[in-house]
Amino acid sequence: MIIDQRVLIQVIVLKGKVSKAGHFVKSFFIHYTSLFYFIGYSFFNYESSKSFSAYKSFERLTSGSLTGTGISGAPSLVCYDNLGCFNNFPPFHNDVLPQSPLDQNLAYVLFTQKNPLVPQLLDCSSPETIAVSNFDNSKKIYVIIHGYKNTGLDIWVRQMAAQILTKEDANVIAVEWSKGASGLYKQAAANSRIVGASVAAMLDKLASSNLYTIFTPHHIHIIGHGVGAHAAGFAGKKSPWIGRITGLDPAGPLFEDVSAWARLDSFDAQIVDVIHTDTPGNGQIGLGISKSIGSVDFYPNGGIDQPGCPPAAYSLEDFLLGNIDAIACDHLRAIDYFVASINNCEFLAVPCDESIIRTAPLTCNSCGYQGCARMGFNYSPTSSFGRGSYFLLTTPTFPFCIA
Ligand SMILES: [Ca+2]
Repeated sequence: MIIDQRVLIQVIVLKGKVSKAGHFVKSFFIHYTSLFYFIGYSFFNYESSKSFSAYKSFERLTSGSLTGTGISGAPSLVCYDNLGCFNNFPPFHNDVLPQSPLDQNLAYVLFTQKNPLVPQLLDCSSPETIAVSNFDNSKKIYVIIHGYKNTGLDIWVRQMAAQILTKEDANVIAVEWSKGASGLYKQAAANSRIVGASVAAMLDKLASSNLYTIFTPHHIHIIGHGVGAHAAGFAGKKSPWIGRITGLDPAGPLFEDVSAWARLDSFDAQIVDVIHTDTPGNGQIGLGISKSIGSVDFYPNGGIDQPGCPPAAYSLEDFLLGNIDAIACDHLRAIDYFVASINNCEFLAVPCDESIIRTAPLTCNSCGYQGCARMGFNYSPTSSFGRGSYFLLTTPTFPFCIA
């Protein structure tokens, strides 16, 4: 299952000048882990580096009225041009600060019906870059944000983009931050704040450009998995342009007990729909968040374990140290359900109280006055009903829906 690197990416040369390609130094490397095909790429763009390299100390920004270090003397706040400043005070649990976009290799790639398989690298710092791409401002924008230990060019990202483009003529932008998501979990959790802020800046850049004047929130749907779901939330807290966020098993560790400001929340977009597939329970920890945090929260099969996935046997310590392998089956199944929901399954779910879903889910069997709702891509964000918690059963294998 090795991706042909010759077609891995199509670089947009700024202003159409081949000579400008010298500003990019690309390197591709492929790592194989027991579960993930870890595909990363890095590039260096001179213009981007100028805007993102301005790491400023807190002292310089505050004229000495406050200190920029914590009790231990370690830095407690960082600021990045165009993105703002980030501290690690409560409600943020992280004892590390988020890394810069450059240090995370943060980048965006575009899939459209004209290029459903070969993504185009977008440099949103220059409208000219967008203009020479296949980006079409008259069509909807889907943004896909991967999570911990994943990449923006993972197989599932490409499959999701392909399924969306099979259904709809749209812009699908995949966020690549694999370097920021590859270290210790707590660093990736902190980095998700920068990813979200950068996505918001990208959308603002598109919206503020004279080339793209018809932006409305209905145009934009962000889909994030794991830690990437919280990155989508951080984007929503900063941008007015986001109509819908889908959180695919939003990460639980370091996010479960924090306030809404420090995680994905129902107020981060007009509609926030969440699919929970690996919440703690049955004597195991889970990689997903338990609480209902969206406008609507789906708990397939109860949201703890998924049919077809082996029992997970791992420790929280292993997870926090980045020792992830096949343990993530339940966690990744949220992605599988969403991909299947685009063109293959209706995934009709019944409303049910969250506590009943946890204790006696099979008693949830009536659409009732609240009405049933479709889980996944085809959830109707314009419905005035269909909010709250929902339960449904799936099968163990693709396309997972019960006939
Ligand atoms: Ca589980």
